[in-house]
Amino acid sequence: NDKTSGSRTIAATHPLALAPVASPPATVDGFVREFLLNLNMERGVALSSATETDTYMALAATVRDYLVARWLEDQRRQREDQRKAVCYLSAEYLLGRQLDNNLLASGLTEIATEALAACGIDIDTMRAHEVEPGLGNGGLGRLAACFVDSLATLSVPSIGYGIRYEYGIFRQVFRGGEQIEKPDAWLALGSPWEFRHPESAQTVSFAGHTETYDDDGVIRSRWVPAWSVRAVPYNYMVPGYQNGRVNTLRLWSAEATKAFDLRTFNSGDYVEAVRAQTFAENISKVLYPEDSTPQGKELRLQQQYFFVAASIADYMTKVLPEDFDLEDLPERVIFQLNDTHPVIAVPEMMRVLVDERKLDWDAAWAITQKCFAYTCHTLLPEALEVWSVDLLGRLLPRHLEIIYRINDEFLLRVRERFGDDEQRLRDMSIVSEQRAVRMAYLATVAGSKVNGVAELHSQLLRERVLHQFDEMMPEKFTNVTNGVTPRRFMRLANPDLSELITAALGTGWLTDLERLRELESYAEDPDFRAAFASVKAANKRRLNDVLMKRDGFEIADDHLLDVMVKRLHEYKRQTLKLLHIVTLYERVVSGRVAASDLQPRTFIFGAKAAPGYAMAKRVIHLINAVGSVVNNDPRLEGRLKVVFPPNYNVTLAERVIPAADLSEQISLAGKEASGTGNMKFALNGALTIGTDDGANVEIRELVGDDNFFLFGMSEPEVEELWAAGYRPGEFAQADDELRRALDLIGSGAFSDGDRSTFEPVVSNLMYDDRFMVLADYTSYIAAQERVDAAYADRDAWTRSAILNVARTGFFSSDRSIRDYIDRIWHTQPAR
Ligand code: 9GP
Repeated sequence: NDKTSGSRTIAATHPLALAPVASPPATVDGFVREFLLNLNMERGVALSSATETDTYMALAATVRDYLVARWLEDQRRQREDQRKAVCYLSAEYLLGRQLDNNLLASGLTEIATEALAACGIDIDTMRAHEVEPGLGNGGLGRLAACFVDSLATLSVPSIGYGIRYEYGIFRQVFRGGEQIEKPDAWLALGSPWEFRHPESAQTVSFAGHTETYDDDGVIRSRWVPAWSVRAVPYNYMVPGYQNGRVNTLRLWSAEATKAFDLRTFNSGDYVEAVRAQTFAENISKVLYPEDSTPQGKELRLQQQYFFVAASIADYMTKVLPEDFDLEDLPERVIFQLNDTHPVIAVPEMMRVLVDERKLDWDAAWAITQKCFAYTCHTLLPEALEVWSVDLLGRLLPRHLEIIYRINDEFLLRVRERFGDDEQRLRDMSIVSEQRAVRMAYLATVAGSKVNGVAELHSQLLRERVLHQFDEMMPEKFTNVTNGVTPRRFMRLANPDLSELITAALGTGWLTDLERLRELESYAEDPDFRAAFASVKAANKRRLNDVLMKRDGFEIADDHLLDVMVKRLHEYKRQTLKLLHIVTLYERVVSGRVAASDLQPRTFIFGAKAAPGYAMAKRVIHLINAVGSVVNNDPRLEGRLKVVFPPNYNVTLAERVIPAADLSEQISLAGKEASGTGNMKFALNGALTIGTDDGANVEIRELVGDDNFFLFGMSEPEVEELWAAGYRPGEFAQADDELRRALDLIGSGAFSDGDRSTFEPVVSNLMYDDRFMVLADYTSYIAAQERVDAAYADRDAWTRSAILNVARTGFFSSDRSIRDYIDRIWHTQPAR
């Protein structure tokens, strides 16, 4: 309870009011007391009558109580410290469950376990009770969640801004093997981890028109919006790992403004008044379930503007001191744009500086350029967002004017530099000839830096997607290879492996992951290998328990666990994995191979398809169809099994990844920007079968060719084949087994004889095959045979698995954040 808050001074005199707020005692007794207080006072129930929800809520509130003191202290420190801060702008945060992470970060796991047990409560039941907030689609959202964890762990002054979607990524169920989407009502029982602050709401406006006016002799522009909504912040604590730091994640929720409501209400149209409220709330109602595909929907642009406008206003009016000299803004803050979703922040910042704070254009532009940096997460041209001039003009007319001016001035610079090269001017224009605003170009022009998310991706960005920008401003481009938080994906997900590592290396490796290198010598120790293998076996049993309970799937102990979990997208090539399974099946049923000669394998899939992505949904259906045939055909003698638990999410990932033997990272080279699942698997001792794509390239370089199953064309080979004219049918002709597998699918063998069900998948591969599945098939099957041979020597396999763990410490998100600090942000950790 400090005396000052920004420019406010509190006139408190009581010593308690002046002392920093104290955490409850970190003892079992202290925990029990706090827990019961929360249960009685907050939930209004006695322990004897408490439901599971009551105890979970009280437990979460208790953990929160322990974190709050540090959080308030950090907020005070950040205010006083005046160090440069990072504002991470991301439309997605795929957080996963919070309870265990917050217990771990605050060092309370053991105390809480004991305290709950003393109250007759099993902590695992509490863990299972939590509904994970799925406020993201896949890798991009999960990366943002790993980054906020690392920012807090590295004590970087920072705040994450995003959207509090009322419904997160849909809940997937299967009906007849097909994906059905159900709403994800994650807030149904309330969210104990958030603090709502309606008094700190911001107003966000839309539509209307612009006008000029005379401001004491200066002609200025202003925006006269037509309607607005209230952006209400919900604060989440983001604790660093056992370092006493707690950062903030601020997620915005849309509500109707009073003015908006009242006007309609007064006109007597009550129905319309309710409609208005619903309309406003729609903005943060639901996460767009798209990944690597742009959704050109007006509501999506509204969401994007909604959260960045609220975040910038919040930063400028609530975080910055009132008298702050805006010329110094670049020394104070950097806004990191997580993909193109928040790029509308650039013209918004210009609008705030020029129209509201009355800076002249050039000064405002100089500040803006230094205050933003842009991370690109894709290479698929169709995934780079564009907004039509018409839509932008309608929804954000002032921003469109600003974008035009930014573009005009930029094209002047292009002309100065390259002369009247009209083609180049057309190519580089932020506004395309199709009257669309290319958000990646806007971000590149505005940002101080542009980074890709793996070495290969950054290189391809410079050489292909943004080539002409790289020619003009090479100093802007850099790479930061993605990373994952070892706290969640090793310590929490794989406690046994963590214990084994700690027994070998001592503590400290969780925040200094390169220390895993020291495990290299342990790979030569038979006892360590045996211990490592038994951890893997235990993880498989744990997964078996989870899947049995969840979906009734059984995982046999002696099977190689072959895992492909990620969003369903053609470029990721789940169909290639399927062709492998169908090939093995076909070998046995045609009698060419005896079932007893197969290496027993269980294939685990996890994947959601965007609801509007018909081909992806059909592939999901096909995986389930192949599964039900393969799993029930006695000729296989149980040696192959396909397991596809629905609704793959962070919670399930935490169970599947530690159990895996083989990690499938099989995208077409040049299509997966980075991947982060690939890192999680390697860090948990799975070997990768993969193409030279995304971060696979760096994984392979680090673990060595002997410990990685490489296959497929390289990116230049892919380009070459395209240029020569790719005809997938020729590859089917050239490989007998490939043809048989395709024929089997096409024959209706997996659809009760109905040829039409999966015909679109087969003909797509035969006649289109944009992602060259057939071209890489032969090489993939050969690599899988190398996998079987390697797995036959289990001890050598374990050695390789240990080396994977030992050599992939580089992929900690702590290292990624350090790279952002060195290459982009130039911030200092807090004292
Ligand atoms: O597809 C990329 C994935 O490769 C990467 O690991 C992740 C995080 O950088 O971002 C994904 N991109 C998107 O979801 C949309 O651009």
